[in-house]
Amino acid sequence: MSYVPDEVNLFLESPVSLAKLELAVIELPQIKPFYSSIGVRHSRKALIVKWYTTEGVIGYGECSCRPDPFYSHEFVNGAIEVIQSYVYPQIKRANSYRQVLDLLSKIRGWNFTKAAVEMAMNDAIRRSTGKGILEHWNRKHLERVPVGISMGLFSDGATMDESISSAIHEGYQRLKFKISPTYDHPFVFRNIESCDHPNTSFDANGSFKESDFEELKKFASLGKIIEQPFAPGSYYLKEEYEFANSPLHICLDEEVETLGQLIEHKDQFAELNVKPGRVGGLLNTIEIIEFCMKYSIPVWIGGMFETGIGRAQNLQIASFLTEAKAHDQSPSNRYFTRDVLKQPVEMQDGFIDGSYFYKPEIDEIAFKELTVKLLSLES
Ligand code: OSB
Ligand code: MG
Repeated sequence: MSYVPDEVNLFLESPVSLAKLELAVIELPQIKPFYSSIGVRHSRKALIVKWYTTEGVIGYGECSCRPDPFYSHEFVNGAIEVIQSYVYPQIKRANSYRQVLDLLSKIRGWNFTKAAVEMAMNDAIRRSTGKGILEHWNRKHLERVPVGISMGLFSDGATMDESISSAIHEGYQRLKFKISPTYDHPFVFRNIESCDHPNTSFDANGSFKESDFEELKKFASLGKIIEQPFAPGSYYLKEEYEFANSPLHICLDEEVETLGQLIEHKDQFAELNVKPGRVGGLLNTIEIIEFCMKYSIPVWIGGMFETGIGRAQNLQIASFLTEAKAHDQSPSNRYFTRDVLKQPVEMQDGFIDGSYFYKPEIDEIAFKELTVKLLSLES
């Protein structure tokens, strides 16, 4: 059974034309390094897909996977190879949105990569006609979106304390702390227990194994939601842990790449972090959100340190989630010294206004200067 609304289904018949695809790898310097159980990041390397229509309109889509396969199996150079060898030769003669999606669905996995192509195509349609897939989704949406911050691992108590105070001061609606089995320093628990914010949570990025249950217990005993405590595919560890301990309140992230995986885990978790790239694009995101709404599953939009291009897109999707308390979509200046939008995303009192995400304009000069690799696919 499909959970896609009729009006969205109808939109899939929209005609598309493709004269050329351009693959640009851009690298945005970060304001400071970010540490998590996945590793450390000093800059954001992102693949941007540029979809050129035969009329010369350009649509932009961000492939938000990491440069390495440590969050999901996808990585930037792999994504380029997949688009070059398997996506472009297939889709270059497609003439509707639905045809492109059908061709993409022949490729197993590679969700972030397929999402970037769909987003670029959708953006080209939106720029040509004024309306893309999200403008055809007839759901109530918010004028401004509540924002949460995902905070990396800290190496000392003073820095952690300072970062918590400034996040509270800036108005973030949720503080999410990265955790790992080796992060059980006294300063961490001191800071978290004295943190004066009504909405705090943890994100383990799948770092806890069966041999780490004692460490997990220290974090779980604080009663907060823990995002992805175990590696994807190791969900059975939840039951094993709970057999000897109290229940875990889990938010799923890496675990869910398809609606099928979500249905399999239904009723076994507290909330879902949806990343449009991770679930393979806009149509899949709409369907997953419709499913969550139907079954009252709390859902919010997660981030992959997107550049302004992916961020604006994520924020527009977040605007449909009228019940969500916060999304991991901080303003541009929290991450980068320079972004690729004419109007980088800003936050006021913990909210991002629609004016920042409905019609993002690309700063072509910044885009060009930040490009580190460029590939053109035509004919
Ligand atoms: O687990 O949510 C995650 C960033 C990269 C990879 C995985 C994750 C994250 C974040 C960052 O937590 C959220 C953001 O973009 O602010
Ligand atoms: Mg996460």
